[in-house]
Amino acid sequence: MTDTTHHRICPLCEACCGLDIKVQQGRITSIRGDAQDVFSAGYICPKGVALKDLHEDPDRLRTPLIKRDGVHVPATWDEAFAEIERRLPPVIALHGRNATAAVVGNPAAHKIGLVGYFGKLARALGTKNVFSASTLDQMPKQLASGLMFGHWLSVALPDIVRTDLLLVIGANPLASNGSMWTVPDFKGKARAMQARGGRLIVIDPRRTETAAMADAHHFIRPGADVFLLAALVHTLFAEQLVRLGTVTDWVTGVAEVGQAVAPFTPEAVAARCGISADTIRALARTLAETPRAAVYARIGTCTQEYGTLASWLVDVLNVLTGHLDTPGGAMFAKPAAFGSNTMGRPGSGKGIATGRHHARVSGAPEVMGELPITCLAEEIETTGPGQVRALITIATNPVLSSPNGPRLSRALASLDFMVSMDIYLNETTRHADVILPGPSPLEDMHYDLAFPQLSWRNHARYSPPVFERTPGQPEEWETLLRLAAIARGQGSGQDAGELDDAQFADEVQRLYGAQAESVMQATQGLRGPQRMLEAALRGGPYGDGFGTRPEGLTLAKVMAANPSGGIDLGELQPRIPEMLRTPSGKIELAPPSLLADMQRAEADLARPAPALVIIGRRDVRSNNSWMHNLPVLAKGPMRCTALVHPGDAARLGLQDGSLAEISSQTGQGPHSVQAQVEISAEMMPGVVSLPHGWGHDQPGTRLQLAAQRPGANLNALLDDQWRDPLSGNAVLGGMAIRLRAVG
Ligand SMILES: Nc1nc2c(c(=O)[nH]1)N[C@H]1C(S)=C(S)[C@@H](COP(=O)(O)OP(=O)(O)OC[C@H]3O[C@@H](n4cnc5c(=O)[nH]c(N)nc54)[C@H](O)[C@@H]3O)O[C@H]1N2
Ligand SMILES: Nc1nc2c(c(=O)[nH]1)N[C@H]1C(S)=C(S)[C@@H](COP(=O)(O)OP(=O)(O)OC[C@H]3O[C@@H](n4cnc5c(=O)[nH]c(N)nc54)[C@H](O)[C@@H]3O)O[C@H]1N2
Ligand code: SF4
Ligand SMILES: [Mo]
Repeated sequence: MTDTTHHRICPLCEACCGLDIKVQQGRITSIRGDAQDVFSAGYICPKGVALKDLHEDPDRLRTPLIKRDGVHVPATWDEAFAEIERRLPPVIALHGRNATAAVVGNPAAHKIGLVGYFGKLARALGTKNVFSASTLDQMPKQLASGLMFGHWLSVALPDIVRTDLLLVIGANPLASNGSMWTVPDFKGKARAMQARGGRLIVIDPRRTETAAMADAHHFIRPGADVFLLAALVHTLFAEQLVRLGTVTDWVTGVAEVGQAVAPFTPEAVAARCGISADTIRALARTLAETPRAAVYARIGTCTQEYGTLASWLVDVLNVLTGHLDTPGGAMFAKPAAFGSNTMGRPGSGKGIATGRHHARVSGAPEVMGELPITCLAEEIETTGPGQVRALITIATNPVLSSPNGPRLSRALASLDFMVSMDIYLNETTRHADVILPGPSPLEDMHYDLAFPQLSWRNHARYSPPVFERTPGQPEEWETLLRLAAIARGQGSGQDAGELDDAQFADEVQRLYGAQAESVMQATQGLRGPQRMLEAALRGGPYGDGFGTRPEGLTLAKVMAANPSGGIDLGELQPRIPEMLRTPSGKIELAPPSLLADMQRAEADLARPAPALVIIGRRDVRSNNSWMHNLPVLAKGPMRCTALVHPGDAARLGLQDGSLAEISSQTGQGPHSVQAQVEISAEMMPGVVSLPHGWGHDQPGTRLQLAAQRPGANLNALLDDQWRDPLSGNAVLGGMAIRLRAVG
């Protein structure tokens, strides 16, 4: 075997770094950042290096497993599909389609075969019980963006390479590498901004790695961002600082916003936020007076009771200070493929709808086709018509990632039937009757469907697989299509490729009408995600128009650019009004549902703060719940520690390194976990931080390394009934806790 070098986009986080992977004798000998990559220019983090450990992990599943007498045993693919055919259709026949549910998790967003095909399975199941990690994460941002700009993925992001002021709220890109903003090497870009005189300001209850490099950092009481943001907007109106700039002709609802924030004076919110009125006013003035400035907010502002309001007010600030859609402000990417705001008639559209159906037990409204994932346990437990009895999970570990994980774990154990598409036997999949593994990420081609819509610079990058798949191992889109066929009652013997051919032809008819013939012609000989991609690229904003613009992009051209680092499509360009898809053709600054929710916030302004609350944390060597089994990441100090402010530690008699019991009280009763204390002046007094995704001490899993240092499950403390009612998003921060020394 010859030595080879592969240029490969990392599928692990939203930064989408280009990697340079060297292979000798079929084994990976090095993984480095690909200096030639047009988008990431050589940046890499420790997780990228860990792809080798992931590829080689002996615990990573390589064959299907079927649970027999309570034990998971290896099975062939035919046996696995036969078992699913034997057990899934009877549940549907007996109890109806809403007795099934599907949950899809975070890694799916990074796999075109999963994100592009999950919807086909959900439609085949025909259930309203569709859930995803989006309601543990960014649903508020997507809802607010959808209401304002007309599409769920029309999310504004800082034009960091041209800005002079970046206000970061509730995000820690130095650890997370960015989210809803694809920006590899945030640190380098932020340093460059500072070097040209620009400033970074961070608002976070913890002095994070990002806050430590900032020019200013303000602590905020967890959950109070809506109040801070409303007061910032209030100040713009009160001091006549509102300037709409280049989008003036495309904004509606400015006066209504002014009225909605009237009660939120800086004085009224200061105590609730833990930020002085003077600081709030100064911040508003600085934002208004800096010609190139952008506000960016992320998960800390989404996973709270007023997540949608907070996400909305961030862009209200960007609009009212004249920074939306201008170089150096908050701008929109223009992806080469799959961008909904590049399809259809430019400038207006149908907008978004929510509440087209509701959760059976809680009545929570559907948002983006989904119900809140925190409703899943009660949908399984609560008897009556529509009770969930069969579940398919795809790349998700909600027992660790979703609030009240232990309750969900008990609920999963009570299902009639459960299938998991997953690469590990873990805390969630241990409940599955059948587990269907995906290939190693390095055995898959890669093109990001979602993240070019959120990228700091426009680009088109494709990577071929590094390794061939093991014989018999299907691609994940094939598995999804075969599951869908079983759910439709077509049996387990269907050929995935033929199913794909039929469905693709239908879609092309529907989407392309008169052009359908040339699309079919142009995509001949391709299947699966590659065919989707060919159609999307050629029909996209830079595409060859299926032959009508010969200089435009095709899949072949994007593939050919792989060794040289992909195709650069230039810096962000102003896109308003062309990218808008609202019915009015305007930026909807004052959606009625959001204005109404402001009254809920106003009524809540004076609520007293609990003495001690808990928030989450991310570490650069960890990734949600599933990378703790990889040696290169697991080594070093324990990362699942409870950070406690020195004052709180002294008051509670806690020593550094000692064990503490963290307990909470929810409607479901008392909960507690134990974690090691790390005394840290980074914390705001009264706030404790514990990372999520730990708790690898469950029986029946196969995560040998992770189980050696299991850590505590933060989500065992959190309340599955605490949500942002508009988006259905879980509240993950600000829960009242008690802390007590153990032993
Ligand atoms: N308290 C608290 N909870 C949180 C958060 C928080 O900040 N605080 N963050 C939330 C956020 S933002 C998110 S996105 C969620 C994430 O929560 P989940 O969506 O549950 O994602 P992970 O925990 O990353 O689990 C991923 C699963 O996918 C599997 N997997 C990995 N790669 C593949 C693959 O290629 N194919 C298949 N089929 N499976 C694969 C892994 O084995 C694992 O079981 O967690 C949320 N939970
Ligand atoms: N290394 C690593 N990288 C990751 C992940 C990972 O697990 N590990 N997960 C990936 C995923 S799924 C996602 S969604 C992204 C998330 O990316 P980020 O949004 O950058 O996530 P965090 O690093 O958790 O940063 C959130 C910050 O919000 C702060 N915070 C908590 N509560 C509040 C609050 O009420 N108000 C304010 N203003 N701040 C608050 C926290 O202290 C924390 O610093 O990261 C992704 N990247
Ligand atoms: S930051 Fe790390 S995990 Fe994220 S894409 Fe880059 S190398 Fe992969
Ligand atoms: Mo996430």
